[in-house]
Amino acid sequence: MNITFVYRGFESLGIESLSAVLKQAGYGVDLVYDPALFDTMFVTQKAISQFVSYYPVTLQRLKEKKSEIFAFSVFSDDYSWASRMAKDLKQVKPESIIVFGGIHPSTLPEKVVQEEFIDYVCVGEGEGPFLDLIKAIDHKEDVKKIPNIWSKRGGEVFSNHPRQLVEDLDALPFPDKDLFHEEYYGFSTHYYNIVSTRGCPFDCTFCYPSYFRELYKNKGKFLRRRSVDNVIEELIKAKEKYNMKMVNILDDVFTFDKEWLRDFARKYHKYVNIPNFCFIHPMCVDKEIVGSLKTMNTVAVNMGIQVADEGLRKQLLNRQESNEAIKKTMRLISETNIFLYVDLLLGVPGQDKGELINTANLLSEHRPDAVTMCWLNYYPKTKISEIVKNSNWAKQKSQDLDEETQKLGFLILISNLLPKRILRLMIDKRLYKLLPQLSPKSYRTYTVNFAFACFISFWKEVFRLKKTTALYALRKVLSYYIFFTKKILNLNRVSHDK
Ligand code: B12
Ligand code: SF4
Repeated sequence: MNITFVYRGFESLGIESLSAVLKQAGYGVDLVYDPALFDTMFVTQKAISQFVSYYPVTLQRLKEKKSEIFAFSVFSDDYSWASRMAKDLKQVKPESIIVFGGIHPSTLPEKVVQEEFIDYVCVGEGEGPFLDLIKAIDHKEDVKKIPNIWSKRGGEVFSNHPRQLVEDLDALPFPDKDLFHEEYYGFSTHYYNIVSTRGCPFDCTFCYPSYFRELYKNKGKFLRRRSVDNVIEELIKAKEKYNMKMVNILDDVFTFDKEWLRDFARKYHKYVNIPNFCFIHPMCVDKEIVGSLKTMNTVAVNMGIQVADEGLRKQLLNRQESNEAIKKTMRLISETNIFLYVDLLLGVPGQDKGELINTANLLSEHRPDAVTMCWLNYYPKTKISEIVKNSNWAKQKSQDLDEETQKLGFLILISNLLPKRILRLMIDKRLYKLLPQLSPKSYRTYTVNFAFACFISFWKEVFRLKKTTALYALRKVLSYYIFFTKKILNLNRVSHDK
């Protein structure tokens, strides 16, 4: 039996993990990947994306597959793309079995399972449930009672609670990187994505734990971590096989356990020692932790600040760190040559001009290397949606932002490009009013931020101030675009020749 995964825009560690489990059980697995040119978080230009759309190519490739099962892993932002693809596929291959899993179907299974072109929905962690489902289909057994799996027959929906969370992450096979590597070599040679944890120590109201903790209540520890040796073993094997240039550690918060990190940093330095990136949190950074990051050759970190107003942050977003903790972390990182990205949110209820001025002040005092700013999205079933519905907080709409607020947002976005004195002048004399008005929706896309980060990076590297990741990322993005554009040109040529 063969299973084809369908995905777009990025490498998925979730699919790689599922694929490894399925292959271990003897099933055939492949992937049809859509590069989503000009339609990813790093490069978003909707107008151009239509001209280089891979949609027909992806659909054609799916049609040609002999697989019995087509498995989609879906983020909320990709749900309409995935639904359209699944629907079109079902129309031309009505016998195919379509399974949806990942974060969006996990949060809204009751809605997703209703779609006529979707046969099964997997809620939560998929290794056990998906394998059980495949085995049941393979052996023509009943699928109605498999924990985590939702199905329907004759209009009746069969829902099942999730099983216990995977307790021992070391027991899982290493992710199947070849699956993505075969679609695009850069997925494992340019960089190597890895996670050492599942779950997060925190519970921000706009993020997935605010719903998942509830979903998995009494189903085991929410935050779990692989052993140091298990992660190092994966990286040693990867280094031998792919010779990657960079390791992206994509744990929600990598630095929450000082002891684990100390041991990891020592072994990473000894056996792997490849420049790396990770996510940090203001409540999980001190001198020793920064020391460990230096030991393990971390070149860039990303920290969420979200909003500069401590009260708003605590009350609405459930982020308990003080401004002092944020400033201390920024100070500690700025004393190293580690490149610091900070994440901010725009469109948070209660966020007004005063709050944005506070943010600009903070960034003029403690200088990050790059700033990314996203419009706040209310993802399904996150606590923030409930809070806003049942309180006086008013949801902000991007089109309602006045001119001055938009310009302040733009100032924050480019704050790291400006020398401190100029930035102060812009804030104190309100010179930001001279800036162009930039739609806040475009912040969400990261294109602008990414371009800025590359620009800053360039100068920092020229002056040997920092080893940076952004220039490296730019090269990476360019080679991705060249690779897939060439592919689409070749496809066009072949179809014309025919
Ligand atoms: C790493 C990460 C990224 C990386 C890589 C993204 C990627 N495509 O893999 C980067 C930094 C690029 C990224 C970007 C974004 N991210 Co992100 N990201 C994460 C993070 C921290 C970890 C995901 C991960 O790899 N987990 C490890 C793997 C093993 O688990 P998994 O993916 O959940 O897969 C398991 C199950 O979901 C299930 N499963 C998954 N797919 C399928 C399919 C089938 C058929 C089955 C049966 C099961 C199944 O089984 C898997 C194994 O157990 C999560 C938060 C989290 N901890 O989940 C946010 C998260 C997924 N990201 C999120 C968001 C919003 C984004 C962005 C939109 C941010 C932005 N503003 O642009 C972009 C979108 C990029 C894109 N479309 O790919 C949200 C998604 C919310 C939502 N409802 O859609 C999350 C949940 C964080 C949050 N805010 O709540 N992200
Ligand atoms: S925003 Fe970051 S720290 Fe907060 S719950 Fe999400 S992953 Fe954890």
